[in-house]
Amino acid sequence: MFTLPNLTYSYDAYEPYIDKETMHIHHQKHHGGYVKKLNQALSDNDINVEQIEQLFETISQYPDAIRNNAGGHYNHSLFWSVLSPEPSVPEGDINQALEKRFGSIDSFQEEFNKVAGSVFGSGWAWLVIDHQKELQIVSTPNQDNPLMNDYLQGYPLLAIDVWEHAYYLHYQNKRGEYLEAFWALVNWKEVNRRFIEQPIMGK
Ligand code: MN3
Repeated sequence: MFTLPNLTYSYDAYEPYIDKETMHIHHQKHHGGYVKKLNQALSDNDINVEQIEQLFETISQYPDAIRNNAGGHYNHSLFWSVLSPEPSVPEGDINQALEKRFGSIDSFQEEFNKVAGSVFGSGWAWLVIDHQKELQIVSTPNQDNPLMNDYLQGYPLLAIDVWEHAYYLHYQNKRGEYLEAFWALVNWKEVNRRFIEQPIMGK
């Protein structure tokens, strides 16, 4: 059984960048719904796993209910963990790696927002470390994830949810303004930790 993780901060702590009502509905209703439906789908299909990543390794052989809800649970758990109302800047190894790869943090953010802005319909944009140990900015549709066996784009370090439910109450159709606001909330300590500890690519 998978469970909905608590947020580290209260729903209003992300204001003014993400409003309280959006955080509340997004966490309780959307993420909560994915967890509930994932548990149901696993039980219906007699599947027993400890880690979502295990499902991703063979996701293409499972019904859509498992793909969508396993992705939904992993993606949102990651998203909450890389958001923090405490201001931070890129630090440590990830800072160096981003500067090396993209020239500067500004260019990285510009490139990331370009990819996130071009997701058509619902989906996610990601910073991943790929199998050649290169940083890449990629996107996935729906609740798909870069670790899924039909993508294998790399290990996710940072993610932004660009489904309309993530921003529409406050930003309406202005996705670009939400993408700009996102950077005020990025928890760089956590992004750096994921970069250092990433389990699948080795060092
Ligand atoms: Mn969402």
